[in-house]
Amino acid sequence: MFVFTISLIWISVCSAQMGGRKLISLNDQWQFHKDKEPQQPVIIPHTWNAKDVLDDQPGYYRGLGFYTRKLKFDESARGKQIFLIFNGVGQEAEVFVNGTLAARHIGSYTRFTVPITKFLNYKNDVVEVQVNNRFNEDIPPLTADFTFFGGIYRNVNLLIADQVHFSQSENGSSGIFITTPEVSSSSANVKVNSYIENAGTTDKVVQIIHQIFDAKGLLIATKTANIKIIKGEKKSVVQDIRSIKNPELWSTENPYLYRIISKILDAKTKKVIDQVSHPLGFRWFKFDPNTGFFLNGKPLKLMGASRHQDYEDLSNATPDALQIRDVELIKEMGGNFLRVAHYPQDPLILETCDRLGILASVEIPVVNTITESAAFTNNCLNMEREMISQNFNHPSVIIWAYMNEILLRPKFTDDKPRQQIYFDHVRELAQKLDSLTRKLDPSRYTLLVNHGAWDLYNKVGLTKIPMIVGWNLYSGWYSGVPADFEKFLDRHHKELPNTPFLVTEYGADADPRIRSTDPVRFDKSVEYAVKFHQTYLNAMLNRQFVAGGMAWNLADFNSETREETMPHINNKGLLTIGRKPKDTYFLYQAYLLQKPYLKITSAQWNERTALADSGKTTSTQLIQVATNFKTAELYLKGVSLGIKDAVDHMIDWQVPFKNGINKLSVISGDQNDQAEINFQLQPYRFTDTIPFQQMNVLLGAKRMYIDEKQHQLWIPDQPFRKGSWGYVGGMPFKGSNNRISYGSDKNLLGTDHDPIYQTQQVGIEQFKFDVPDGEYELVLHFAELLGGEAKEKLAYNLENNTKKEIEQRRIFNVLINDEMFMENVDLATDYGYATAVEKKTRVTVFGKKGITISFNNLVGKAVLNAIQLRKIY
Ligand code: GCB
Repeated sequence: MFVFTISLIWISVCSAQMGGRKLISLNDQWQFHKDKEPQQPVIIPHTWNAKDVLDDQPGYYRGLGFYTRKLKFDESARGKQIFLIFNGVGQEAEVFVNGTLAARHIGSYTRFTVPITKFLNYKNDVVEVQVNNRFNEDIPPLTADFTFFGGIYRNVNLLIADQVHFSQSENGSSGIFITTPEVSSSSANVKVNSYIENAGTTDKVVQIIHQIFDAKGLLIATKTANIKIIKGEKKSVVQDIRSIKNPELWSTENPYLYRIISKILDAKTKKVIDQVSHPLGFRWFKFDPNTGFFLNGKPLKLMGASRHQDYEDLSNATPDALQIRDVELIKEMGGNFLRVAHYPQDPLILETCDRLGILASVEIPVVNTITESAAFTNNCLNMEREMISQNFNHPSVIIWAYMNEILLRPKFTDDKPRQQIYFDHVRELAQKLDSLTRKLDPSRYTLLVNHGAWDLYNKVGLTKIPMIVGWNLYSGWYSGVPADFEKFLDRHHKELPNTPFLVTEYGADADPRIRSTDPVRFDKSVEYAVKFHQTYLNAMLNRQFVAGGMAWNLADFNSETREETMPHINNKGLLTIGRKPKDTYFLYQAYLLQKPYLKITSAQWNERTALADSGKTTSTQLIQVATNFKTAELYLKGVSLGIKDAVDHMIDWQVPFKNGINKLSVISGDQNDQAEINFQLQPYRFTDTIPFQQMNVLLGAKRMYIDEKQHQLWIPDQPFRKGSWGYVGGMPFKGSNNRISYGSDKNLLGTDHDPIYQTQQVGIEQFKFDVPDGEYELVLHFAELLGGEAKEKLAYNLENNTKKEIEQRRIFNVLINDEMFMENVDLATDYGYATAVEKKTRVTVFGKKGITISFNNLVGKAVLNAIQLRKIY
């Protein structure tokens, strides 16, 4: 309470600058409780799902949450109009003031403004917000590859305005709508449509003034109108500001912003009674099906990424500074476009796009499937209306979108006639949303985003409705090979020659802990993702008709139902969920930045291990450099490893690493970059001079796994070699789901190191180490990967051909040097399905016998997932 009183003093001091209105954040001093739980103090932004979306229990709390807060007003608030502004509440909200329902709002992703004046007593006012993020079949999104967090997760504001003010009842907008009907480099016209409201009890004559200032603060144009506004009336006032000479244009390179300050003045006293300010950018643009996109008459390939709004450990309750940082990261990547997906985001995002020169599309969260109800349709239309009204004045926005992959989860798959009716409903909804969008904002393009099912979207008619078609394409990830991508692009150009299109999504998972020298689809290695993005970037940049492409996704994001190597996280980000760049982000910089660029991308893979090359005291491994130079030279400890040509903005070197720190530097032109790689050399044979300390081996895998927290480096297995180590017998585990060509995609319980357990050698007979005599610690890792509860079929399995998993009973004994170590191991029964099992022991090796771990099958085939050996002395 105390803090709030102080705040009000502060705002009254500043009120003169704010032109009659006072706006103050109301994020502090809330009390929160879930249904039947005790209250706790919280600060907005807040979500109740930050923890449960990451735990091993499937699902997360989707239900009611209650927020309460006291309000205290000083005398100056009396006689004013008072509003609460909620920027984002997931997903149904009911706002009570002193126990009376003041407003209801549906949808997590748009702002709503609640007039509360008539409920106040100015003594002991209390606001309570009942929030619900339950599944509601009438509210999109219904299903999607992201998490539907609950809570008041964006800033809350209090607005105190005069009785006469710019309307607060225009779908959460500022009540002011600015367009630039004519723009050229020599002249521009501006049209301002402002809604004025008189909530007072007397009629008023007021002056509406719009002043345009340039970036230096120079007033360059003014428009004034005197109007009479009757008590209780709301009215729209349209004012044209014509012939602004030689406007400085807004572009991605020079995002020049003017400012429009709109004021309401008392016509008699000339006192400012309300004031709002907006950015103003002069630009024009067009999409052409043959020649792509043009900004201010110049061709511009739109390149960038999509963004989700959540952040590491915070979920969607992301603070302001981190929202702004994301747009900066797109700019620093060389991007010029942000697909605000799959829902409108924090107002700071588009504000930052305006300022930095990032073009944007915004969409409502109608994803995967619809409900054929009037309520669902109305909610979609209302979200579209709110999105457009609230973001109307941003020069960065050029596209409004309204559906994403809506035929991914078609209903009635077993009843074709009924399915046809469903498809008709989808098309009708798309048509309604498209028509509404064109009506509300004829100055921008409409976009409908499809997945790669070409025939289906054309058959249902969804490619004919929007002004631009978006395609989300994943050849080489969910199916096919990366090279299929360009065939798809050419097909669109040939078969829909009059429809411009964007590649609205493409991407491959890259778990930054997984590396590979032999990358394959679904190994989740950073290296596979690099190759994938190179193929896609080349195909888009080489085709003029492709207006642009948006990588999926700027950063890793939470998707509670996903399992895979990092459960609950979609790893397709160019950045990690904590916004650390992956190699792919550097690749984009090399492709897109105009300034010279040279970066040892694999510098971040700086803790490495591998076997020495046969007969050598070095181990040869890959180093990659991303660059926009044609060639570069790499040095190891000052010795040149040669000048090499860049291929698709990458240069590969095979570097002979020594044990310990290896200093690398790369030089090209006036640029250079350095890296230090700490290499743990493993002996090729245990009799070699390289001392053996420890090794961690993944069975059935060709990838490497880095456990940064415990400084453990895991390497792939090898068949047993005399004098060395390896497995005898068996085959790598293959998932029954075609999507998983690499190990299992299950969430392994009881571990954060899922990749250690997701691959295995099935039917293994022995694992042998020809180690010298000594004391060793041996750790065996197991998990039953088959059977158990069938998990929900992932929506993104585009081929949708998950086969039923055949459970295989297995019971086996494990012996170490012929001594029984584990008898009658029945992983499923003893430990549970998909559960990490770790068994550690010490082994005394003498008589030059080494270590032999033998697996004896009693029922089915024995498995081993991973093994660790450490020399004690
Ligand atoms: C898509 C969806 C997006 C998913 C993405 C993926 O096509 O539009 O929501 O996250 O694929 O990673 O599978």
